[in-house]
Amino acid sequence: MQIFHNPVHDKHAGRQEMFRGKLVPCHETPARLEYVLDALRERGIGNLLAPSSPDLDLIKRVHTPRYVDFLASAWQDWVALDPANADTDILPSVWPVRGFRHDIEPTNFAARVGLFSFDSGCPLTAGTWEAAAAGAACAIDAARAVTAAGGPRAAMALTRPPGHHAGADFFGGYCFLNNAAIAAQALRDAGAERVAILDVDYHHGNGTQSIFYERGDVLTVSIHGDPTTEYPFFLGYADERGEGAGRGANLNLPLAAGTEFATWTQALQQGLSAIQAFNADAVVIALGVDTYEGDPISKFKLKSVDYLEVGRKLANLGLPTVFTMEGGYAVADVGINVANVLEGHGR
Ligand code: OKP
Ligand code: ZN
Repeated sequence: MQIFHNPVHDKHAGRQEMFRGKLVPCHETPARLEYVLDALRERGIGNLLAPSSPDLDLIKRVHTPRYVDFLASAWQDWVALDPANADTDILPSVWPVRGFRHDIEPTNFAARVGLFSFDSGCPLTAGTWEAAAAGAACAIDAARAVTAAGGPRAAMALTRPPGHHAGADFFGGYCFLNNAAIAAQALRDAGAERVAILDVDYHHGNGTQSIFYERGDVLTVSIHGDPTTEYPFFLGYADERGEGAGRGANLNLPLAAGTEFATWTQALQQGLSAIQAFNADAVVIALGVDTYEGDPISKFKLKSVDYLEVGRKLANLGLPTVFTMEGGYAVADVGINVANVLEGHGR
């Protein structure tokens, strides 16, 4: 297992997110990744590698160029409004909803932040772009590793911020660049004709789904808390099956809050069967461990030992595999749980 870890992940450290009308400390913290690195080093799992520089051309074929350019310059535009802004992270406050115009791009900074986002819980900070771009580079390197002749059968993009909520032209849900989608595109570019993305994070991978919704070459599968009650609420229902060339190439497996491993694993089996039926040449696992019983913002009941079994089941696909790091907020246990998946998958 080659593990590309983001050496500048901690440049993204949001101060506060909006919750019930108040600004509260961010759940998505740099410590999360440090716990994973510690667990992997302690248990001798994987070879830790630094990423190369990000391939912006590839990133701009997954995300729109104007969104990527917005992210790259957002912080300097923010500080240009008022130098005192450097002490405050960017949070959106206005969005173009139903009935508004979607064919215009206001020049006002707050309007542009809203245009490119979907929630107010996702601060954009001074180092967000640098961290997110290096994370995308990890995803690309992991994809190129598993498709190289003589390469490992699995590789991981061990990075934060996570990616699966980021769409072609929006950030939200702690995510800015969709690392799983970028890995899938890199796999396609490297010759995999059919790629599957299996998202096992507690939250529906709305960004990933929307990026590939009309494509038949990338199957998207997500197992997640039922969006009727769980974030991101407005996508992730079972009747979303893809459109146009992508019809049939999206599978949502929503489960009720409170779901335990015995039930969760049945959904996993359904997802794995769909990937086999799709005849995928390679798979991307959007690995969130916020399905854990101790997670502070999620409501499934997986135990640490269950993640070993998850890793074994994923390995049974027998496909070149790229893992991307998504959620998991029981900070001190995130390392154990991620290491268990990778150990179950095999070194
Ligand atoms: C990102 B990932 C809790 C608010 C939670 C956003 C959750 C994003 C999860 N007070 N809001 O899928 O783990
Ligand atoms: Zn999540």
